[in-house]
Amino acid sequence: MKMVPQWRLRAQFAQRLSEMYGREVPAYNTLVDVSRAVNDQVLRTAGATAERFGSIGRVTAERHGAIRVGTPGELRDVAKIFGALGMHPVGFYDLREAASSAVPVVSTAFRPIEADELARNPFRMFTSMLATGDPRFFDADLSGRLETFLASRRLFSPELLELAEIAEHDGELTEANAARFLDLAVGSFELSAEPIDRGWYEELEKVSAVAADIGGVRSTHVNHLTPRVLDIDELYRRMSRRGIRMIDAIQGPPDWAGPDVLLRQTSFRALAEPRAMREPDGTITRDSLRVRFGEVEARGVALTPAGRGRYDALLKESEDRGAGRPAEERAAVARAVWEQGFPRTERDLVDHELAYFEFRPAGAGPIPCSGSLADLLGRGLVIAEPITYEDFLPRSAAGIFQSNLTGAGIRDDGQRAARYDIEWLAATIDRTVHDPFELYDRQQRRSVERLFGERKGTILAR
Ligand code: OOG
Ligand code: NI
Repeated sequence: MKMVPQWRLRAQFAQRLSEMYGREVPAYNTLVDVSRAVNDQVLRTAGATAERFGSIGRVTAERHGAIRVGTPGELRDVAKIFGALGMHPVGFYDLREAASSAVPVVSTAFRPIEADELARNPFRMFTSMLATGDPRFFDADLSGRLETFLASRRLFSPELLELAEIAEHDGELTEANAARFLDLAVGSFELSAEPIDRGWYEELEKVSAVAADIGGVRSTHVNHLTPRVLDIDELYRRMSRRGIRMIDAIQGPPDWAGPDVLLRQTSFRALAEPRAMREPDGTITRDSLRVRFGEVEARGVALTPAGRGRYDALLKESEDRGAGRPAEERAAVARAVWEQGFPRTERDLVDHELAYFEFRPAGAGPIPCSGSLADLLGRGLVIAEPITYEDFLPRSAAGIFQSNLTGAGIRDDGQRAARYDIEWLAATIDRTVHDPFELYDRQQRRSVERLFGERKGTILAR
């Protein structure tokens, strides 16, 4: 019997989700087309260096999605579905603290964690859960009604969850089961036509637009699906020229002459989409909601904790110095701050251990029997290839959330925050939640072991 391995399920899931989202949000297709045109251009002008952060095949197929669920049980089910696709929880993001307006969610990202799996298809899903137990956002009465509402809905069918368990356990599905699994999985993230209870939706919206989007409806949906682009500044200009209204900035590091690090993201503004509403008197009306938008991103090298510390400090300094100025001036300030405070070459990042790299022999022959890694790098016998950042940034995520919200919402800081942390997450979904730094560090260490393994006579095929 022909079997479909996890990575093919993942690639097909990403492809099917992309087709569905393109039908739901046509401006997304424009974003994908423009990204592709920019990538072609970069490939033509930059040649091989364009593929240093992933093959063009990988980058073209690459997407991340964002979904939002309401309860620990729903999060557990989501973890099962992504487990079937070879995607594992990585990192814990507390957006309640990262945002100034009311974003009452905690999040993780499900993604492949091995280099070969990432190369096959790197699809990742940023997944947020509503913090219904946080009294700063929901008083006891509202929290109780919200939890009752959420407990009465079912996002994923028992059949889907059963197929997911088989796929995760066996690492593959039969063709027939794969087709069924994909239909059900993709379908569960489709925008529902079911009327929304206006009274309930608006009550939640007063507290937080995110809370209404999650807890005001009886199903879930893709919030956005993000293609990857090799030159995000050029993409931003081209989208603006086409008359698509972008948010006023690119989140993350500035456009500068030094190395590409971490992640830069921007988006077009949430669009009005027609949705059916059930009015208090029971009649059904047509209205529109603005919650879904189009995001795009560029990726660079993963930073070590020390590099990340530097990044966070420069980001804060740029924000402080740029506060109150127009977007263009803020970008110029950020560039100046970076020119002063961040290493200008990848080689500096290697030398100061600020970023992660894979080390490989420069030529086909064996590397010499002596000399440190630094020495070999200096002599050009070993080359350092950057490890791509595969995760997210809490400040950027909060920025993307906020720039697309209708109102700031309400947060009562007199209340004590409910505790959600990485241990809570691991226990809730009953899975290991990976630390992103450890994954990058492991990849780097393995490359060094391979390199020095050669000295003992095991010449690596290259
Ligand atoms: C998730 C926002 C975070 C990103 O790329 O940082 C995110 C959401 O809006 O649900 O997707
Ligand atoms: Ni996103």
